[in-house]
Amino acid sequence: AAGRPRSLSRALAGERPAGCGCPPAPSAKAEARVLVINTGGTIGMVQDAKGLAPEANKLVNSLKKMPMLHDKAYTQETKLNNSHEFPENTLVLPVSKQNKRIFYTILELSPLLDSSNMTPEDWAKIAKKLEEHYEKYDGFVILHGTDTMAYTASALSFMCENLGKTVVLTGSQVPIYELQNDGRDNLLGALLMAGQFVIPEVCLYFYNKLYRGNRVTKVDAGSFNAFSSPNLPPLANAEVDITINWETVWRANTKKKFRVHTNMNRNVGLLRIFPGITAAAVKAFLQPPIEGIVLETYGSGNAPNNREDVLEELKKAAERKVVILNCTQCLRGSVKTVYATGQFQMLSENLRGEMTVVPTGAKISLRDSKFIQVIAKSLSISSKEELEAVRDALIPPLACAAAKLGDIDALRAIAEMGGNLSCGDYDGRTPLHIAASEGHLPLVEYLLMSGATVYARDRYGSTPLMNAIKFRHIQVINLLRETGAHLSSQDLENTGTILCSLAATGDVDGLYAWYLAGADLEQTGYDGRNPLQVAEATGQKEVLDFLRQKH
Ligand code: ASN
Repeated sequence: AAGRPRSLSRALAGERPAGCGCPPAPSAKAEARVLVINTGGTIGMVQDAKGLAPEANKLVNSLKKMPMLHDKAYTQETKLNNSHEFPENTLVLPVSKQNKRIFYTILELSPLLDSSNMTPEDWAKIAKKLEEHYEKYDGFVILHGTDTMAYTASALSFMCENLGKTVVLTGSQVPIYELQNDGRDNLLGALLMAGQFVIPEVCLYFYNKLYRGNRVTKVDAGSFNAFSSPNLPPLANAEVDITINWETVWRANTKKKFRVHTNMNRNVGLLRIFPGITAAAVKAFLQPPIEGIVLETYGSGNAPNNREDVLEELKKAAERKVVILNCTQCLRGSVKTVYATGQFQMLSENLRGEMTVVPTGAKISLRDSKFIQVIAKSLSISSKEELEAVRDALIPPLACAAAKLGDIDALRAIAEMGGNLSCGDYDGRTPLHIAASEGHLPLVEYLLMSGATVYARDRYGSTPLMNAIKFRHIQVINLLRETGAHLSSQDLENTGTILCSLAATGDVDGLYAWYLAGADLEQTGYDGRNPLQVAEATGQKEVLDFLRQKH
């Protein structure tokens, strides 16, 4: 990524070393810094005479004693102790599965709040902290009470413009100090998300799922699984592996700098239509100083059309320039008409992925040679270098996908764009590896005729030929051999044992594949016997016939 034009890195959402989902190179210094802004909430609450309440300066010292959240031994080995490089209250996670060290600094706001006491002024306080520390950290975690966490997440998503880093809100249902709690998992998960992936959104992490902040709602007061995003699948799932749904991730598509908006209008409200609603109640609600309402209507945006009195009040409000945003009370689906009054252009724009947009117009396909240009346009980049950088970033996975499908036309289109069909994906797997694994003979031929190399090795050290052997694609093996592919001494290291085990299981096809690829069928395995001896000992008649014929 280092050689790519700066604006592309931005456009692709601030790619940083090993931060975009690709596993880091083993030699890379894989470190990340995360700022944790603690606003309060149950996660850090302690029981007092009146019930649970937040306690200042307690969390960081407790986290220091939790091995899953602080690697004490590592801090003693490194500069973290008494270092000027790290601010006060910096902790470090044990190395992650993705081989990354996440340092996190806890910044505690004062006073710590139960989130039911939060106001838009508190949102502004958080947003300003994000702005102040934006360039010093790779990602951000906001510890927050669950009661209004979804409101804060949604508000922050709109307050943060051109966000390029991951911001994750989390908290818990049970204090982190209690034996059985959800705080430790939620905090760890949020740190891993913010420290390892560039998901340039305000997100909410809870119970193994990362949600878009403006799509989530608290649905359960008594379960660890407290949040739901009914109208948009999670951005990421943290199960055995962390999987990010990259195609769902919202990106700012801009070259403009991150900024926050903290100037908010509190003269807005939520008005829910229900069957017995009175015109008097609607009238009272819409009185000045109210300037805008979110009107929660039925189904796909329906209000009763036999309630002239209610409609009249809404009409009068609209005439007074009260903004009315029509929204469904259903958890899923959306309204047909986005808004009732049309003064506010921005309300109909999808600013932060808050809307479900049904795509219209022609679908862009791999066959479309304009594909890259379209993407470049939407990323607002135009220079030749940047265009080429986009192409080079996109071609490996596109070409591999086309190879998997056996889609020669798509590969042709990619080649026409100047794409290198020998380039490997994140695992170093080239289209030829894929085509050889799938046994797509015409495609293998096309790739070879287009200059694809038969000597490419993926991260596991495998060549296309080895892939073809593995899946017994005889014609592909022959074609690759014709083109000069061969097994190297490295490939042949354990072949004796592999051949013996094929002989023992009566796998004639497997032996034939290795034979065609150039393997010596008389090679001995780990116990000194050759495949023929193994076949004799195990009584594999077909194998014996085959081997005798080849001897
Ligand atoms: N009342 C708490 C809060 O929102 C609830 C929680 O965090 N689980 O701050």
